[in-house]
Amino acid sequence: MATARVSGVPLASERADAAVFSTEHRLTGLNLLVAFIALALGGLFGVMQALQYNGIDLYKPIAPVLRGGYYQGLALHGVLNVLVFTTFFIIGWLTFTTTRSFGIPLASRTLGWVTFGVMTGGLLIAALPLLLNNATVMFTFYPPLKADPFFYIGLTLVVVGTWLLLANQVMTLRQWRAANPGVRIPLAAFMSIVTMTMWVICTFGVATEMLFLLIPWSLGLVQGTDPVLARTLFWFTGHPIVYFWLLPAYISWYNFIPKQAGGKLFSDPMARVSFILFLILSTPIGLHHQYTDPGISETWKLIHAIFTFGVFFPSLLTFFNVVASLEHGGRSRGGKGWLMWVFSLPWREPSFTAQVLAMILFAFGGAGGLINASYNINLVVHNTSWISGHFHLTVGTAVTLTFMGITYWLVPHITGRKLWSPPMALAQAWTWFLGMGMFSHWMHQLGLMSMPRRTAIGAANYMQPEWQPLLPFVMIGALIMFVSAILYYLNMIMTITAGKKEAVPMAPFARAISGPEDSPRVLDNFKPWLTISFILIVINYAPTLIRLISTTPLNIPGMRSW
Ligand code: HAS
Ligand code: CU
Repeated sequence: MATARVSGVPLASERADAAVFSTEHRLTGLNLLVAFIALALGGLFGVMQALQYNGIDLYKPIAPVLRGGYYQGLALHGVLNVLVFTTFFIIGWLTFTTTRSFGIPLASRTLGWVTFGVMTGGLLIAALPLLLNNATVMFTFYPPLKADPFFYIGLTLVVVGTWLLLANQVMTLRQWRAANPGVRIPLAAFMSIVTMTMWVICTFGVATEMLFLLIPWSLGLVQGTDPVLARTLFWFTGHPIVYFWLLPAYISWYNFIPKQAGGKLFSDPMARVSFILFLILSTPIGLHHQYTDPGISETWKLIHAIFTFGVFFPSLLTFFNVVASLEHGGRSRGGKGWLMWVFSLPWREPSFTAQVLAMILFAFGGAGGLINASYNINLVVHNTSWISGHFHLTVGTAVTLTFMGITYWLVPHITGRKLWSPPMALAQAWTWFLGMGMFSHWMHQLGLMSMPRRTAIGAANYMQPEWQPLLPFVMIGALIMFVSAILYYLNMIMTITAGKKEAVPMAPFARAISGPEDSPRVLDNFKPWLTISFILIVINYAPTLIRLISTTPLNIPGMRSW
């Protein structure tokens, strides 16, 4: 008990009868179900793209169903994987982490169901035009490409649905505070709330873009639009969205992995500081996606570049804290030497291994991020397959493989069925690591050879002879991932339908070597950090947005290039 009080984590929540949280578990389970169906469909298109690069065209056989070919497949790939899979998983996962960490159910379960209902309704509305080839505008939906209005309306509803989780979290926090005066917010709940707060702030950009530009324009209420203004509003959300994907993975690395490794979290205060820095720095840096856009001042692009280097820092804190925790785990398990403790880590544990492999590839993806962020070097890699290489290491591995690793204990816990095959799960983690490592390496390489991204290379009449020998490696990487995905889905389906019925405890929350009592209380008070966050956003965005809005002629007609 003493340790529990010191680390501020109510042990009761872990021991609590799963029945207390049955509604939360159902909500989490349903969100995960939608998420993984989306990932399966989206992933299939990914494999088809890699085959297409090598002249194997699987789009013809499916043309009766999807007539849009490569580009419709690519739009589905992006939307299903980085928008639908991530968002549904995260809402499910954060519902779980918030309530289990506080040790109390959601303040409003009805609101929990409304959240899921609005998001799923929005998804269905957006899916229809995508499947009918009326929204082949990629996941960034840049105008002047113009989609069916239902695509924009559906996606907007999904985003609005996610906001409701923050409302529920805040109500739950109030209830918890009333019952626990003076106690520090448990780390996992703190991080879950910071993540959602950051997300709600940053989605102001895309919500404005949808409501004032894209929806009226696609409905024919206004004649034209403004691509630069739309892109600026998009990236206001589009950069922080990557931390909306990443932070839930960090929540697992901070709150569960240290214990899974056999040790403790190195520093709880440092972890809190890292998340507060993400809250402050995630949004005012979106122009690093628009270095090549005309119509935006170079000064502001440079300032966003400098702030982007700032947001590198909380990930470096995470790097240090997580590796120190792993070392503590390795040594607690008898590991010795400067590095030999690594081999004492529980590498036979699939949930652990999947997530540590995800971290290792993320170190490379993160380093690539620095190159992207450098204003001048970005010109070499922008719009090339280097960028696809970058984000398959980040969202495709750090996030996705971590989420898969989490499900190896979470799904057994919420379904009350043992994981069907741990060895298969272990093989899945290694094949994802290998496949994605290969795929991303060669995509980076091809990007440096100027191969463009988002292009049906296999059909390009400008195919370069030096690209050709590398493209099969991209395909092999994708096929290894395909095998990995089959191992994952087979294992999950068997777990849910045929896994041995028994109560599986949740992965316990990690205790910390340096706990919350060592961190300043001001970290738990969100007001000063929100104020700083708003001030930085206003400074970094107001001049550009005011100028774009006050000068826009809204006269660019829509087009359909597909
Ligand atoms: Fe990025 C483009 C810069 C992180 C995703 N990024 C993209 C796009 C996506 C994406 C999807 O500045 C394409 C968007 C589009 O369609 O156009 N990115 C960065 C920077 C970071 C970064 C500076 N990106 C991410 C994350 C993503 C993501 C995270 C998804 C989840 N990115 C850019 C830029 C562009 C861009 C430009 C635009 C490029 C262009 O021209 O279009 C940083 O946040 C990265 C910091 C990360 C680290 C790594 C820390 C490592 C850790 C693990 C440690 C543990 C280990 C385990 C190693 C510093 C925490 C040890 C194991 C033992 C056993 C001991
Ligand atoms: Cu970015």
